[in-house]
Formats: sequence, structure tokens, C-alpha cells
Amino acid sequence: MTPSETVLSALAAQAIELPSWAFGNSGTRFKVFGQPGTARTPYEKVADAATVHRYTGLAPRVSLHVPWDRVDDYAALSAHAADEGVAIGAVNSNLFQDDDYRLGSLTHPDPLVRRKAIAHHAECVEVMRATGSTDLKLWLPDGTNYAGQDDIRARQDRLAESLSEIYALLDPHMRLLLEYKFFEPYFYATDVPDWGTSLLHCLALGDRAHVVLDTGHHAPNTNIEFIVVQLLRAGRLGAFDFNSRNYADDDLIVGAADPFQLFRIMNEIVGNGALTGAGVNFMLDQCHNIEPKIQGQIRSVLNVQEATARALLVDRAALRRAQTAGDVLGAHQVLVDAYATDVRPLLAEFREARGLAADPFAAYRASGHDQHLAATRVGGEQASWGA
Ligand code: PSV
Ligand code: MN
Repeated sequence: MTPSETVLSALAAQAIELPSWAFGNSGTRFKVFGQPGTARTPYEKVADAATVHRYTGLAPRVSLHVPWDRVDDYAALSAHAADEGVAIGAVNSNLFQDDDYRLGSLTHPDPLVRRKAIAHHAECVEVMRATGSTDLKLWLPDGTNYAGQDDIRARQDRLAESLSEIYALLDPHMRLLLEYKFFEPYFYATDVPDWGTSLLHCLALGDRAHVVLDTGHHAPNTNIEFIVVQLLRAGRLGAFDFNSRNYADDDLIVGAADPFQLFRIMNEIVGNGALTGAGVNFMLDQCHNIEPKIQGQIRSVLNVQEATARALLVDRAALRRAQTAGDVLGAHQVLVDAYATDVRPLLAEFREARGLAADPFAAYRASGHDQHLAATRVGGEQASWGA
């Protein structure tokens, strides 16, 4: 294969998983804004995700969040996804919206609350069986606000025990993905604050437990690509939750705040051969509070594709030579050259060769689909974060 054939075949294999919740209304603790045409049911969220895939060819799966996406018949939801041309991806449990979880979920001092939180995962595993999903994704809001509020060590022990019960619920082909976040909603001690804590629990669970790296879940200036390399090296990078942050867990469009960071992450993915076949699920975890949702998701997957194309253009032989020679700025320049390349013409050609629009974002905006949804999705209740 010529170098450009290698780039094109890598791009052709790329897959990004969309979050169902990106298609419902969302907001901040100040306000949730409704938008005309917002999906009202999990079926409509899946249809919107499929629209993103039809325009971009990049998003063949959609993650569910339970109970937000609770339906009577998950097999029917899965069949609907297949009819629309996509599949159900990861199933996210929800441990952050129940009164019982005020003092924690899987770490709660009361065994009855822990039991309830574990049982919720049995429901999620049933959803996985019915939909063909293979990834069970957990994020714990658990933590404490005050020194002495609870025993830090005991919480870790309870967490390990709860996780092992959940892990035992999985079928042999299923994985457990454990996300970390350094703060919020509690601020003194978070029970899974970082990749190291998540990794320790995953290592104790077994080889089907992997870490989820949400790009919005780090302190400012954290070197995320370093974490990517560490987890790849350990064989435990299970997934990304891609988004952008300016200040906190902003959940903005991936690549919007810092496209160079996204490039640096994808550079490590490509350089370490993890774009495909390494078990990394490239998911988005975003909310579109003020921008149109389908357009926001199209923009997002195209941003990831552009960053990937640039990463694929890095001259790795030249990079290695410069690194070996100790040529500090020469090595840096190799990366900057790839990052500065305008990959839009290459991607336009690539898409057209696959029967897609050269510019899927512009094509979608011109299609009138948003207006069609606004005119036809009337009545009922729009889906919303937390509903
Ligand atoms: C928590 O902030 C998180 O990143 C987890 O992935 C949740 O499931 C998701 O956000 C909810 O939007
Ligand atoms: Mn996340």
C-alpha cells in the first residue's frame, strides 16, 4: 500500500460511538433549554444518531443510558436501530439520580443501598443481552464533602466488593468500563478520581475490566495523551468519552476548545496502533445545550476524523530519526507539520469516493432535516437529561 492508501484504509475503518443523551435536551443547573424537533423517545434518539451516521459514515453505534433510555422492549429498540443502519453500543448505568445515593452508591455505608446500586447493573446487563451490547459503562458520582465524613479506606473496600459483584454479572463476552473524574458532585474526596484508581480496580477485577477516559474529567493542563499511553501500555484503555472543556466538565463539542490536544491524543492512538483492533471504544459524551443537536454531533465526529487524518499523516520514520538524534525541535516540527496540514480536501475526496457528501455538515444543514423534525415532532414530551 502507498502511504496515502494506508491513510485512507485507516480512515475507512474508523468508528465513533454517539451518546443517546446528546439528542435529548440538556442544560446546566441553571436552565435546560428546549429546542424544536428534539427527540421525544429513545427510538427518536436512535433515529437521530442514525442520521449522523448516514451523513458521515463515521458513527455506526449509539450508547444508551439507563434509565434515561428505558423502553418496554429492548429487542425492538435494537431492531429499530438496525433498520436505521446503526447498532446499540455501550450501556451506561446511572448512579447519580436517586435520593438513596446521597452518601454514595457502590461505596455507600449502608449495604442495602449498595445492593440496590448493584441490582441496577443486573438490569443494565439484561439490556445488554437484549440489544447485543458488549460494554457496561460505569461512572460513580461517589465521594465525600468533608474530612472525616466517611472512612476513605472503607469506601474503597466497599467499591471493590460492589464492582466484583457487578463484574460477576457479565457474560463472558462482555466488558466492564470504569470511568473516573477528579471532582464533582462531591469535592473533598472522590472515590474514583483518576485513571490510577480506576486501573487498580480494573486490574483486581479481571482482564475484561477497562478504564474509560473522559477528556473533560481532568485538572487543567493535565497531559491526557500521557494517560492514553499509560493505559494502552497496560492494555486497559477501554474507551474514550470525547468532549471539550474550557473550565470543568463542560461537555462541549470535541476538538472545539483545544484541537491540538485532540490531535495529540489521536497521534498517540495512531502511533500505538490503537485506532482499530485494540479494544478502544471511541465514544462521545457531550451535551448540546444551546446548539442544534444533530449538527453538533456531525461537527463532533468530523472533528475526530480530521484529527485522526492529521495523526495518520505524521511522518513516523522522520519523527523516530529526529527523536533518536536528540533533535528536539526537529521532532516537534514533524508533529506540527502534520497538525498544520489542511486535511479537508483529502477527506472530501475520501467521502465522495464512499458515496458521502464532501462536506457532511454543510450537506446536512442544506437538507432541511432539522426543519422537518421541528415540523413533525410536535406534541409529546421532549427527552431531557434526567428524564
Ligand atoms: C459524568 O460526568 C459523565 O461523564 C458520565 O459519563 C455520565 O454517564 C455522563 O457524564 C452523563 O452525561
Ligand atoms: Mn463521561
